[in-house]
Amino acid sequence: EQVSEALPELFEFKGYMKGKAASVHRALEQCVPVRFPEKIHDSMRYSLLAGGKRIRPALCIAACELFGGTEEMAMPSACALEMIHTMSLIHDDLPCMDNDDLRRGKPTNHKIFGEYTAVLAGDALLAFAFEHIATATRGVPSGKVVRVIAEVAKAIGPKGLAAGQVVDIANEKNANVDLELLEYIHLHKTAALLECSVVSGAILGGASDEQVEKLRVFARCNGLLFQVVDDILDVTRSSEELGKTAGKDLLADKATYPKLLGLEKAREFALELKHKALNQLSEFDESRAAPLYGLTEYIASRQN
Ligand code: GRG
Repeated sequence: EQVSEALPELFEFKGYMKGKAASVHRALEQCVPVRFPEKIHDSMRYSLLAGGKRIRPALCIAACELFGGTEEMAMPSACALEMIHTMSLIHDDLPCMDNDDLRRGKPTNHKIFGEYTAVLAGDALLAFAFEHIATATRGVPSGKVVRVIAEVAKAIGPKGLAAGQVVDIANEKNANVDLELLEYIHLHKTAALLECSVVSGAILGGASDEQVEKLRVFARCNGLLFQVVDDILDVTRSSEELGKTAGKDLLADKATYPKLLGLEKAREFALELKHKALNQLSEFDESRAAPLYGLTEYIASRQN
């Protein structure tokens, strides 16, 4: 534990993330070129290249490298995960879901391209993600590629993202959401894709089944941690900027960890999740696992 707390200081995490984000950006730019029909490709590229943090691809590549795999082996899957993440944001922002006008500080996809194009660009990104894993992965036995495809499919279907989203929207105005349901939503809506990012990278890099399961727990804890921290930031932010975030009033009934546990207990829960995540890494080579330690530290301590 002492080691895990000390490592992020030694490892230059920000530089690592910047480097990975840049190579993922280059790869994405190449695999979704502008071509006919330009309308859908422009729409796909608008959101794909809008400058997210690229957490999922970075996790995938870091997990692959942990087991001696290369960035090149993981890159098609890493890009696919970002395509899927992006399509989930495009669809999430649609008028029939969250109805948002802004994403990453820019107008949402449907605001620029219109609703039908935004729906189709999302569908195209989802389908192309699988094509890309299947056709562009190099240097990995095909059995492992099939396992990755199965992991990714599971993470977004009725046992993953889509399930989390439907339960979340259906309960938006439900004042009786309890901890169990809140955890279900976050584990499916957010943790599932983060989990499959790490697990896919580990499979591609040559991890044993036991090692894959360790990393699965690691990633799931990080996914939940991401949401608990998000909820805590929402409380601290809105009390700091009282009045400035008028939009938040609309979701005043929405269940959050601080609401269900109290702010102190929510903070304790976040710390517990962080330690549980880091404990999963104890058997791995410290310098190779440094990016994963760094990611947990980053998720736990982000301020916005
Ligand atoms: C996949 C078939 C299919 C449908 C999608 C719309 C939907 C179903 C699910 C929505 C999932 C969703 C919006 C989850 C929230 C995920 C989340 C934590 C987003 C923020 O992630 P960051 O901080 O974002 O990594 P950036 O902008 O950095 O990429």
